[in-house]
Amino acid sequence: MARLVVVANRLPVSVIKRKDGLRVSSSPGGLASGLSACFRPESDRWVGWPGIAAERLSMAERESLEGRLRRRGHCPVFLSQEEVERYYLGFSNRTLWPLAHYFPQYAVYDRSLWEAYRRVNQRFAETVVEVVEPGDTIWVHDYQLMLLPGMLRQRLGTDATIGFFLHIPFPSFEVFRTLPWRREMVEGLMGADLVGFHTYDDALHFLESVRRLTGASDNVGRITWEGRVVTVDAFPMGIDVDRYAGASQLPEVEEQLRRVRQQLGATRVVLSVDRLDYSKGIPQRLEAFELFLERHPQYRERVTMVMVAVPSRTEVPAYQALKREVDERISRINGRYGTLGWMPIRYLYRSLPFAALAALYHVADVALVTPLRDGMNLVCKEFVASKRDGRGVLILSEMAGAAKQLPEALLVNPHNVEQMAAALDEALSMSEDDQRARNRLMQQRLRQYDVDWWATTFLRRLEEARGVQRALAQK
Ligand code: ADQ
Repeated sequence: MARLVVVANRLPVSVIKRKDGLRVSSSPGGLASGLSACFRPESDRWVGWPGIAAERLSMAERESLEGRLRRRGHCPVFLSQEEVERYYLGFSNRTLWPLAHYFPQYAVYDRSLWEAYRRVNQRFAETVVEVVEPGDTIWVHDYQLMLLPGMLRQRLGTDATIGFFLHIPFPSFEVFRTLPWRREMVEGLMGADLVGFHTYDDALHFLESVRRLTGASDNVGRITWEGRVVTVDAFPMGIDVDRYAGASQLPEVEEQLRRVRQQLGATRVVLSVDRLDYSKGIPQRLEAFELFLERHPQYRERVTMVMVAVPSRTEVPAYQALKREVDERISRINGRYGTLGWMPIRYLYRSLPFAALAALYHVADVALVTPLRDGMNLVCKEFVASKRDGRGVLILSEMAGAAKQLPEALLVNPHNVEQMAAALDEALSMSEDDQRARNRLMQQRLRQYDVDWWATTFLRRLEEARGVQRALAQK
């Protein structure tokens, strides 16, 4: 099998600077666990930012860190604080992220951010060019690196194998066209042999943007571009099902389960878990829960919402405003409906270790996963996979990529607060037989389309796309 060079904004490590030196530990985010089946650290390479600003490292520290990372197959791209602010917090998270999630009112169009984005993509290109060998497969990930495939194609020529996967939605052309650098972005992606999305809708949106901006149209997902063929397709990302299905057997999860049960008492549990992000629809979800308590007084003191929100992009103003709004709403609901013995919402603003999260998935009667927009959403899949005995109801936003694969969930429009409140009532009164029947079907599908399927299918399609390319070159 060809050597794999993964390129992502972050390396799957966290680096902490302490008095006694640098501490490097694995930080297996979603992508690292997603690629675990096909990433071989002894031979493959991972190019990314190590997560610490270059200014915080002395020359000696930087060299020693680089040596330690290279031994794990990790090739660091060092970024200055200013680059992180402009390329990552700036163009990636204040321009591309809001556009992709249909929040154009939050999108900032600032040339200096765009230039930083281009410069940093160029820096990534240089590191990849240093690392890559003939015959390697390069797999670039996500919205922070959309110019990279084009830059690599320019440097490496038609022979290089380049795949790109976008983890967030690709918006409809009417939204995407507002981006002043829309053509450069599309052309950047067209440097790849295969451009992958979570859903067909995203792929279609991309194809339409290509057609409207460049005039190139596709033939069943294939575009001829500058003498090459670019393939576009959907690859819905899955999860490691056994990790969640087997979690309740682990002693540390059992321990957590005992604690959670003791702390929540006999109430039924509605679970809400996500990064604190405006795309996740958290205020609307809270409004729905409030309406549910108002309309169905019989559930008061009998149902608790556990809301876990992971701090995210706290330097970006829109996230700071959201944090204030969520804090206020929660205290209003708790003040209005709470009693001495019951708090309607238990709110945790932090990341949780796996055992604690797994325990919550296990305990929850209902998961309320209602993003306003989400590329895929893995939380809903993790919840369903955790339900070994088949009990538990998923309420899922139709705007999440995952909705296409999980139609047995109670699907809701996340802007429709009344519908979500009614779905909570329906979920809490659903028969166990109905719950089991729905979960069985969803679990089968999660097993079939798990994370290994995602990675291996993408890489196989990339190989096929190269085959088409080679055939074209021989003509
Ligand atoms: P995210 O927007 O981060 O991902 P999601 O897909 O739900 O959203 O992934 C979140 C991950 O973080 C899950 O694996 C979850 O277990 C974990 N997590 C959430 N809350 C946590 C907590 N409190 N403590 C610890 N872990 C927590 C982006 C896109 C998605 C897309 C993924 C993958 O926005 O649409 O599904 O990438 O492509």
